[in-house]
Amino acid sequence: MSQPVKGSERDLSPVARTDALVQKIRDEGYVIIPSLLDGARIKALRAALSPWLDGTLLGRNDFEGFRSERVYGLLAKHTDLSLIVEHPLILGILDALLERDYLLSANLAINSHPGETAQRFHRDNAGGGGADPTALHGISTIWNLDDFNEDNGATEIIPGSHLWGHEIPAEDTPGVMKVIMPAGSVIIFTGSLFHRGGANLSDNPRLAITPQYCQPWLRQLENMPLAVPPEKARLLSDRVQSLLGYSIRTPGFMGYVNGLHPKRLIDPGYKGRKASGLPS
Ligand SMILES: O=C(O)CCC(=O)C(=O)O
Repeated sequence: MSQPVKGSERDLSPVARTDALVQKIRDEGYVIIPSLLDGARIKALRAALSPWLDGTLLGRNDFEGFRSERVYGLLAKHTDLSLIVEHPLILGILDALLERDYLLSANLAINSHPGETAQRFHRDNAGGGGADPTALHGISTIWNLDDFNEDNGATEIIPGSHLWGHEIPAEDTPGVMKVIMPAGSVIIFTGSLFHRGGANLSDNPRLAITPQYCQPWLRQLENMPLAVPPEKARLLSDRVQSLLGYSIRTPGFMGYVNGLHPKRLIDPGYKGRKASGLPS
């Protein structure tokens, strides 16, 4: 059974609430926030995705899932899909866990259809490599637009596994937890937490969106400024543009384009001098 945030944590002040959520992520590798989106927002997200969910974008291997639709490059497809990427509660948690100027690493929809099999256990950190598998390279979120239940392929996690070594857990590892949560909820977990998409044994598809964030010095999983080029990024908020990579990591000047701040590609008059240290 999933362990959502306790009711009393909802009554804390915003700062104390964020602190409590961050502490749970540090201790157990994840936290679930139930029902963060209301019905209207769920509907808007579903509507934004619906043109892409026509059965053509099916997974191309067992990991993506042959019976799952996977829609990438979401922020080039509909601006409403940025709603969850820059949700203030999530950004507050990320601000506490990741280094300044962190980035959006991946952002895709996964619509798991009946008959989909379970994925292998994996960590989203894996691309970062490195000797310490518990190093905090990123934070992943999964927002469900359908209820996640016992049968329909809810994400499965292994609480505490963010502190484990390199070995991949066996299929039948004890302690696996199904992330059961009502539509409009979110699970937030470290890139080192072992997890997988579950098997969809139900008669219905199960839709989710997974924005994933990484440290500002790590290569993004999806090449975001190419996936969301300036003419599309222009339609998004300043914060989302920065998350996509139209930003400079300070210190270090990481991310410049032709020696200039990348926001100049969106707004030629952008003055980023003070913030980035780059000549404008
Ligand atoms: O669909 C899910 O529940 C998880 C998917 C996942 O972890 C992935 O594809 O990396």
